[in-house]
Amino acid sequence: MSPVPAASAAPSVVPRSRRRLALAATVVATTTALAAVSMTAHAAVPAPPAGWNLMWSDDFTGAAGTLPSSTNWIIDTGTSYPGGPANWGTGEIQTYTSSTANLAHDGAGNLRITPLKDGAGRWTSARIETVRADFKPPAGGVLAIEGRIQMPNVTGAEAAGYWPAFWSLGSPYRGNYQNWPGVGEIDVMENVNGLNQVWGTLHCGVAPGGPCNEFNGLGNTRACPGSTCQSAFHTYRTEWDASVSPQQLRWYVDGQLFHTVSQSQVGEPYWTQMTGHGGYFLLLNVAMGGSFPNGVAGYTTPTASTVSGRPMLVDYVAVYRKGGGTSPSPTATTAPPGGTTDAYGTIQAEAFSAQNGVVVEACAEGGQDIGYLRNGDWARYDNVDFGGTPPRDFLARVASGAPAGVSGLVEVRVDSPTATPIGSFALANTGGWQSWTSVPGNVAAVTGRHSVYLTFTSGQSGDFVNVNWFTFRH
Ligand SMILES: [Ca+2]
Repeated sequence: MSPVPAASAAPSVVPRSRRRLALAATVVATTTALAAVSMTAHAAVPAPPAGWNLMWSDDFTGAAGTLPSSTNWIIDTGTSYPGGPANWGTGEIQTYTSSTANLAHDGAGNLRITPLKDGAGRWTSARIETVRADFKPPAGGVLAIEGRIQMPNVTGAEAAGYWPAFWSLGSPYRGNYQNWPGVGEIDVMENVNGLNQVWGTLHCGVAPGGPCNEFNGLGNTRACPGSTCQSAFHTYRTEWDASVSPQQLRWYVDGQLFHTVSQSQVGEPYWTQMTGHGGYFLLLNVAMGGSFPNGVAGYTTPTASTVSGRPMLVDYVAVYRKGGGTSPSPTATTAPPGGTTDAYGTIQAEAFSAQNGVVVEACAEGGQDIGYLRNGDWARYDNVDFGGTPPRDFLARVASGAPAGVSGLVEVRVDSPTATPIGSFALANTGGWQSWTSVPGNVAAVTGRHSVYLTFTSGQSGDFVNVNWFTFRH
């Protein structure tokens, strides 16, 4: 067990609700120049139009029955994040697994997320999120998040409780779980109960109420064009346009605009809270039950009539950028030469600039971690930018299979591996070398740009910790 609670102990946990009630929506659809509806069963990730760059994508071309790439995706399992709100904060009732029965490539270019009900009436499903958490527009440019998806092909009473979603969360949520909705949540596509509707929603500010009218969020909905959302693939896209003032968020289905939120609607300090961090990570999941499908249905879902085994199919997910002064970075967390790493974004531990005694290994949470860390080892991260306001603390994702009696300190130092630590926490066995937990540590005031060292100090000689990622928090 970790000697420190897995997450900051907030006095009251506000349940997340991605969207609780149906909107009485008026739909204003505008065809954009980017409209391109494909009716084929699967398609390659579209090449970006002139002026756009492909920042990141997954075409889900893996062999049938295989899990999605661990380089690209973290598989969320269970019924909450460690220390996060129960039932993922939404009241959804399923348990997420990493079973290929729930989550697998179909061998035809799509990822399947399949809710299943067992003989005892228990539901399982799957939820994945991108390793990268840096999706944001370049300064003065535009970001587009796009997915080509067929919702679970189920309607009517059999669909009660189905809640497929393609959405994004502000990176500071990862490892914190108590800072919603201030960090921002941009829902590209949500749907409940097999209705022929796509919902696009922004969550922001404070809850309840606030500039995004939580817990509802600022959303809109419309029917899918041409064919129903359940019977065919459609392309769902959200653009974050930082090339205009005030900035805009825009939601499209098959190129048709159906929702817009302006920076001025959100206002300050909320707009800066949801945009001033390192960016967003993307999520794909099919929940069963919870506040949103229950609110739309007017009764508790799923019901005895709800059928098992109707998958959401995801052909591809792609992130594009346009304009601005900088080109897309190749990875989430490695500072480009001469560039900086945001201290308040997720810094992957393996993205070090230099190290002593560090071993990079595959991480059970996806991606990689640094392991076999013992007294005297360190890793250096160059050009970490703390900005003008010091962090409140730091948070590290750590695991330990150290034997009884072996423990040590995870320390943060700046500019030298032998400088006095500005922060630390102690760690002993967490249940295994891949049993991950998020541990916070206080940190002394630091501003501006520095080389950050994670240093490892122990009175014993054995390995005592692995690190997946770390971040600093305001
Ligand atoms: Ca594909």
